[in-house]
Amino acid sequence: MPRSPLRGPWLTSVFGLVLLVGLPLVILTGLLSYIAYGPQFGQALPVDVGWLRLPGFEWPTRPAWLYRLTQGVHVGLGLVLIPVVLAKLWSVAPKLLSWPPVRSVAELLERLSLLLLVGGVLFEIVTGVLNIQYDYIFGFSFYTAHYFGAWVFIGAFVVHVLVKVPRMVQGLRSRSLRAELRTSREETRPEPLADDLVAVAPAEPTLSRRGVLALVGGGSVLVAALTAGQSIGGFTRQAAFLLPRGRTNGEGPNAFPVNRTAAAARITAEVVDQRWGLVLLGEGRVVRIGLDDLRQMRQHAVRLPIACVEGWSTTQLWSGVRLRELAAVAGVSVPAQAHVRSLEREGAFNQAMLQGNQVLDPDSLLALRVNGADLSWDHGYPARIIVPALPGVHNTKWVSSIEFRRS
Ligand SMILES: Nc1nc2c(c(=O)[nH]1)N[C@H]1C(S)=C(S)[C@@H](COP(=O)(O)O)O[C@H]1N2
Ligand SMILES: [Mo]
Repeated sequence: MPRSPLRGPWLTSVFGLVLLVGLPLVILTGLLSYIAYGPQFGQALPVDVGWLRLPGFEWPTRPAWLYRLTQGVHVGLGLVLIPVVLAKLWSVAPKLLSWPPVRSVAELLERLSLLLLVGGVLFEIVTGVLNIQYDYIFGFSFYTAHYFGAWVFIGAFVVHVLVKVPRMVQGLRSRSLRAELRTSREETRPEPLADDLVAVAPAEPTLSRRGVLALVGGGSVLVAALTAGQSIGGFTRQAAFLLPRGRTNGEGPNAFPVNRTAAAARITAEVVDQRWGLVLLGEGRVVRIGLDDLRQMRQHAVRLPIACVEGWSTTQLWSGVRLRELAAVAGVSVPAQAHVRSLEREGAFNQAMLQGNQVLDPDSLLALRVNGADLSWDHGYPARIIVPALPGVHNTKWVSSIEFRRS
């Protein structure tokens, strides 16, 4: 079978360089997301990771857009790099699929590490993409798969980088990018046969090297255009076709994306009428507060984002009672943590633990209103948590009780 004349160490090295810069950022922001979820409270997913547990630290509340940035980069850059990963795999495909697959022990080891590398990256792509589309429908198994898959990939990636960087540098030096960008299809010649990535009997070129780069780059730009709006917001959100799960939106002041609707959470006017009343628990103290009392307390307004693990985010003007004032009402003015529970009974995200710094931040709220109107049912009426830089999942909606603890 005639083989593409474009394959060769230079082209592979160009894709390799892009991935060498991009993938560490995706890895780092992914691991940061794990830490932001609060592994110290057993609420990072997956819960039990054995010796793969990362050294935890207190996730900060400043800057307020921190998780919006890290998770936007994780999901956005992860998606944008997919065409580059596929292109790099294509560029080395004949070698990956060569026969016989193994001729020596050294080659066996190399093959196994490549299996982990290629299998790992494809596995992370598939689980990641499924995750941002269907997340909660399939429960936790994706998190487990994505986390352990990530470590398999990280291990293989580090080995691969250590082994291949010298070849990549050599490959990059072998041709000039500028010259390639000026070379048409007719003038395109195979790279020197000295390298085993180059086809022995190459076919006529159907594309120039700059054409391949434009194709792959164009693919990345297209993916970016279809997703960036979900984090940037505003009118660009209309173009975010890869937005998770159907884009449920509210109306009027509450017109921004809804994660889990009140209907899905079985929250109705009757449930709230019969069961709602905020319960504050301190050490040995129980205080019940009605909605009117909450509205009588000092209200604080602040613009803060909700940033979901799936990459979308939205910034709104919230107002309500400071969490630290509620802590004081419960008699624990300097809590080390707070356990928030929702009226929602079945959901996977009907409770959350907050760190002390998250309770004490002056912008951390039990929000009653958004953009000057009461919260809608879908956004957590009568009251929800809003904390700066907190992963969206822990901004509990339909809050029914908060327990403040000193340690
Ligand atoms: N009770 C409850 N609160 C919840 C959730 C939930 O399923 N149940 N989903 C969380 C998630 S994952 C996110 S991203 C935010 C989204 O808030 P929104 O639906 O108001 O946009 O709510 C959080 N609060
Ligand atoms: Mo979320």
